[in-house]
Amino acid sequence: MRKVDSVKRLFNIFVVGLSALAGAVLFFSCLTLQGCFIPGNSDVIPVYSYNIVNVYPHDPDAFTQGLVFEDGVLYEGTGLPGHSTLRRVELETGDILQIRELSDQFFGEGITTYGDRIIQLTWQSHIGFVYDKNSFELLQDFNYATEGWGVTHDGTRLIMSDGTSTLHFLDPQTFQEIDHVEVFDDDGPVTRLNELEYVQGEIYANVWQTGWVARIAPDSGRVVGWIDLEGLLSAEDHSEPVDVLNGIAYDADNDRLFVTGKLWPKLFEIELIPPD
Ligand SMILES: [Ca+2]
Repeated sequence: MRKVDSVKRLFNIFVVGLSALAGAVLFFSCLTLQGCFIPGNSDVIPVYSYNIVNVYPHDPDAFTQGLVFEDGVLYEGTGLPGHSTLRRVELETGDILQIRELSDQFFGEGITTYGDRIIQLTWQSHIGFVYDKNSFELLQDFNYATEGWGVTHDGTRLIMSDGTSTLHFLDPQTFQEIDHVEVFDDDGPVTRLNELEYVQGEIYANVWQTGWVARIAPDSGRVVGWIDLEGLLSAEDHSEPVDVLNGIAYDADNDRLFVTGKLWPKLFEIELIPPD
């Protein structure tokens, strides 16, 4: 009996030690993964990888904050004080076809087209701008209470992120909030939602400072899939200073998905690969 007890005790010590080791590994992993953000840490939520379909040039001076593809061209919003712009860009060449510079006081953020207009948010000024889509003429501005990060639309509502886990739904005419939803996955709220794109009934959102994109069910806020874009920009493309992944655009007519990042020299067309 005594021998059996000691074997049990040794086994228990082993199990406790193993648990402690696993805990320590997880803890230190968390330290390097920005506050324990571990997307894809789920047996339920599918994690998509990608194939690169095409690579296009991207202005390495564009601090990309908003990206839209419509009628054969890209629309891009850039940030930083003194460098914030709205652009029309030729996809194949990266050439800037049209540009409007924001006043130095504004830090440009997400953009979306809506009908014949373009809406552009600013980061902490609580002001959004509405432009004529063709002329880039400023038509009006509007206010919101939160910070402004990303914006897209679902055909009837603007959808806006503010850096938290909340997505706001705005009336596209009055810019008043109609509804909001909290975004979550198996581990709880998903914060730092940044650039947005509405893709076939889902909201795609960059998670700021990661290479991950959340696929969100608009009604519930549930993350229904993760896209792992870590490593999309190769090591050699880091020879010049680059910032994080930011910018998702969807060509609904041709079912093409484009992604880029702040100061990235390249813009990628990718196709998603579901998990096995
Ligand atoms: Ca977008």
